[in-house]
Amino acid sequence: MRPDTIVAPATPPGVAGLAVIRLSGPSTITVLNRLLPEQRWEKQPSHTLRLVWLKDGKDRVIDQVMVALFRAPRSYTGEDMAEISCHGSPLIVDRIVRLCLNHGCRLARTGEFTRRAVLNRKLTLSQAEAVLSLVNARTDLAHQQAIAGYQGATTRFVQTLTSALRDLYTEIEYLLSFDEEDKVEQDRLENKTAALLRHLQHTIKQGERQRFLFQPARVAILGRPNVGKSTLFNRLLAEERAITSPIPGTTRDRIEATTTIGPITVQLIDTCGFDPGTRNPLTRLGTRQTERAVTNCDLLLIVFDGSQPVRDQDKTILAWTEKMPKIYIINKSDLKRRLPDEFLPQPAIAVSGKTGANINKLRQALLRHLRPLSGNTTCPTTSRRQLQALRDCYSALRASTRSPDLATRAADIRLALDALAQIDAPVTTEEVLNRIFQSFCVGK
Ligand SMILES: Nc1nc2c(ncn2[C@@H]2O[C@H](COP(=O)(O)OP(=O)(O)O)[C@@H](O)[C@H]2O)c(=O)[nH]1
Ligand SMILES: [Mg+2]
Repeated sequence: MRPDTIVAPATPPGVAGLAVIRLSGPSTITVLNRLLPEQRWEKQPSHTLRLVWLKDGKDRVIDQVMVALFRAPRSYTGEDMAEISCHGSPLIVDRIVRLCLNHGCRLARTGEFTRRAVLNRKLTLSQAEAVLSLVNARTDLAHQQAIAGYQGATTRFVQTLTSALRDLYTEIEYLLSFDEEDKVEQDRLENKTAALLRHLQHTIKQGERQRFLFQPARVAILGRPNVGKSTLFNRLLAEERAITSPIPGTTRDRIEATTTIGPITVQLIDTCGFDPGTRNPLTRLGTRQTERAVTNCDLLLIVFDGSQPVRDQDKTILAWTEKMPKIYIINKSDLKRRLPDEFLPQPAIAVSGKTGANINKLRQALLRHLRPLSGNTTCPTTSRRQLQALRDCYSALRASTRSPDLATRAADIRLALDALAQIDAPVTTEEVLNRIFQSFCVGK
């Protein structure tokens, strides 16, 4: 079936210097001929620009635009494409897009240009995911990593690993062709498998630690009312986002805000006081909301008031969060200390939300917890989906070492290869493609 020709603004809505509208598909030239009938677009060479006046159906000029033409297969999507640059007015963009729709285009779905690039083998799936990471990168390291993926670092990693697994498979087939056991060959097989397992495990670990370069880490601030959670929240954001006051229960709702700490993005959550024993219905609702927020967090900042003796509520929180990843914080270090040291099972960081003392130390602790890998090490996987494929590959290869016989072992290695192939699978299910491309913008 001949694919539709799609159109979408590639620049964000709003007023700007310029805006770009993209077209892709087999009717691109036909649409251009209808849109700009004074030119003969079928004669226009690929990769050239033209400055033209664009008019509406009633011969009124909409704007002076620059049209770039890219012919298949030498384009981003692999299809005929045009990019129309106009003045950055939402009204002009809207008019041009409408005209394209009238002349036979359909509005592109989110990520559809990149999706077509994958289907036409212009990009591998992992490169397409890197495009998404690139657009969303908010820190240097995330950007660097995304560029590496876009240039094919993930694809090369998959290819190298695939050929190593194929060698393993061939070796097993060789062993299978003999009746007698070959001790030397068998040992070689074990060593090679063990080395591959170590390599995979290392990459998976790296990938897990890099996770927060591309998706924000969810970090919740927890503690009984009035210990200074909102004050700390504002400090970490370096702005007055949450209202603070000496009245317990000032924060009634969960407040979230995004900030960056070093190379990672953090979604910081200020919770209302946690008080499971309360009779106050509002606090009870808040407590329930806090419980929900906390259970899908990557890290907790558990705050105590250093100027007060231990309360029952503190003990409840301590017990409730025993098994969760956390940093203990003793706040109000500017006041006289009345909280006993031995109260906490592991060292805490003493800070003052009020004066800002030790807040940088807290930021470093956060970074250590969320990104234990130091330096600028980059890693070949950049998405949750890729990481899952690597884990599946690892499990299958691991299972192969416990196989009762060589034939089963060969089958396990096939499974490992299949899992690995998912990362760049050129033909994959609609569902997988939808999941990847739904987080793109329209026009990408
Ligand atoms: N002296 C001192 N007071 C603080 C500090 N942090 C917060 N407070 C005060 O403690 C009270 C409660 O703070 P708030 O951030 O609203 O606590 P929350 O209920 O845990 O969110 C306010 O009066 C703050 O000014 C601190 O580090 N030192
Ligand atoms: Mg508060």
